[in-house]
Amino acid sequence: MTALLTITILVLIAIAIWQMTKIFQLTQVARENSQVATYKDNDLQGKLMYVFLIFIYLITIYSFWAWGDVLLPESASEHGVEYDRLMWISFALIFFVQTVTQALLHYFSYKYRGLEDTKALFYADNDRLEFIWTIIPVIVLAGLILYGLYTWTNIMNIEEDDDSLVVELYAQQFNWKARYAGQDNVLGDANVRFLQDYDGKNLVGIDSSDPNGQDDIVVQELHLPVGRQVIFKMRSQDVLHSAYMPHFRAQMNCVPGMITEFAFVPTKTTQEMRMFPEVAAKVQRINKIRHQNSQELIANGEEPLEAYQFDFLLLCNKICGASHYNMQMKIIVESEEDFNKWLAQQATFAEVIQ
Ligand SMILES: [Cu+2]
Repeated sequence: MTALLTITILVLIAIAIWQMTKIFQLTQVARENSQVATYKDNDLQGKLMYVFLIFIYLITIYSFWAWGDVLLPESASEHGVEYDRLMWISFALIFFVQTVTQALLHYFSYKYRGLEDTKALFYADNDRLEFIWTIIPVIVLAGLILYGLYTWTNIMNIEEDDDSLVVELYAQQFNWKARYAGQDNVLGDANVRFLQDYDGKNLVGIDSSDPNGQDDIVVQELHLPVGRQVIFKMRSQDVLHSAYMPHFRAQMNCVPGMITEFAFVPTKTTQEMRMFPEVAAKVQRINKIRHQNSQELIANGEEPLEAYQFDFLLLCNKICGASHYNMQMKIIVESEEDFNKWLAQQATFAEVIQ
């Protein structure tokens, strides 16, 4: 693969040099003879601009058709709906403007190609036209930015109430740990200095002298109750990480030495999400590929791949080291009842260090 890439780059560099010498030659000719392209060339180039326009549009349509289904499924959090709306409005605007301006650009290139009996018109400027094409983008962009700021403020305005669940996400090379605040809903103080305590059983460095930490629960699989606000407090042990929960449209950097925050309300349970036709179809496609690969593995006398099942994931979205790609934790969204049942089975910090 690396060899192929190197060869491709070398070929591209060679083509670039060749093109540059050609341009250099053309500039040399121009000094002796002002005509560097014939009218026939101009006509051909003009028509090629049209061909290229058709190519761009066709490849756009093909991309939508071929890869439209790799997008994330419907958002599984409350604010995610707002976030998606903002993104789709931005996409639609960009798509519309791109389609129109690209067509105009290529149309004018063709229309004003060099013709034998026409002379170029010298047209210095037009204040009214310039005003129009400045003010329209200004208004549209200002609208988009204001709408974006409004959405951002709504999402980032974390209002903690009695019902909120406080969860710490603890990032380290290369895994995640989650800590629930326990009965008191207050996370105990923590510091990397305490990681060595209790023969390494103090997984996230809880300060054992802080009474708030005694009932804290550290887990390696994140469970969340549906319909309840979850306030995440992020910490990192070593380098910059980024807690990324794509299905909930959530991402926040985890910075060593400080606590960052993000909050959302999960609106769909894992079970509900698996039932969505869009998600089911995606799972089916993945399993088809896994099945094909399994056939090969079986032929080689190896174990076949397990069937994939949809699960929410917490991923790291900051290249944080060699095993960054594998830094993930499963998230299970379930009913309040199931969640409480699960949480009651987990050992508290006091129990772990006994
Ligand atoms: Cu990471």
